[in-house]
Amino acid sequence: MRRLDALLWDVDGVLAETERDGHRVAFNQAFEACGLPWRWDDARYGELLRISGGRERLLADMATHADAPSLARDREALARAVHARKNTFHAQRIAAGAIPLRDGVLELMQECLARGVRMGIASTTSRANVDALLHHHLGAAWQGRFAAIVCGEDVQRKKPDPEVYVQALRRLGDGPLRVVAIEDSPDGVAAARAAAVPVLVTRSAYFAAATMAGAIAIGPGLQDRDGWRPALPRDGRPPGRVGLDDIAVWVDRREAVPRFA
Ligand code: XBP
Repeated sequence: MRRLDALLWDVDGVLAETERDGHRVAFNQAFEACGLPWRWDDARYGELLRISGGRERLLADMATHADAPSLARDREALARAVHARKNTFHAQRIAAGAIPLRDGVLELMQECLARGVRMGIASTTSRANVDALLHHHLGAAWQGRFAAIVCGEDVQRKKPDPEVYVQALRRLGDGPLRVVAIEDSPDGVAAARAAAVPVLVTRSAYFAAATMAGAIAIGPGLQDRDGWRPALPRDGRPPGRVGLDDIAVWVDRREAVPRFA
């Protein structure tokens, strides 16, 4: 088994359940603060997550509201204002401890650091949201732990476009890299694959049953080696979290087995 050179993290849904515990709630707080009658329940937010980018999501929803501004220019301005408020509320929720990291995330990050596997962030969420989450959980020097950080402001096109991954690979440097991504959404999987990055999926709240065409492995989360497809060998080991050696096994196998949907 060859070791990995780098691991690229998606943020929303992978590092934490930020969509469920953060963004949706914060959008509703922002609607209220802006005097707007709109509210998104879980079902509606789940539908809207097909659109990458919080501001873009809001604009798409506005198109369904008769009480939204009629001029595109005014809608854009309102979306910018509400989105900025949303990000502030989201950061406040993180600072208040409302959004824990998912189980197994910190342990895998620590293993990467201990074993010299470089890490990157490949997210099309706003940089402020990534900063708020990782500052809270990893400390003020969090950026020093990542060799590449690519966020929504850095790209022209959000996922499923591969740009975020192409940029992350570029920042990791020249030469062939044995790299893997961790995603939770169909758009994220599509983006990684289009950049030729093998991708595994940790299921998240909003994409629990979504089809993930082309992932090299799909499972419930990093905290548990059980419940993954392809299954991980037990090798007489007690149950435990998914580690770098497990991920390397999936990367090795990817040419040998059909990809999972
Ligand atoms: C996640 C997104 C983001 C977040 C909200 O992208 O689509 O829009 O839902 O963040 P990724 P913003 O899958 O790359 O993590 O409001 O900052 O867009």
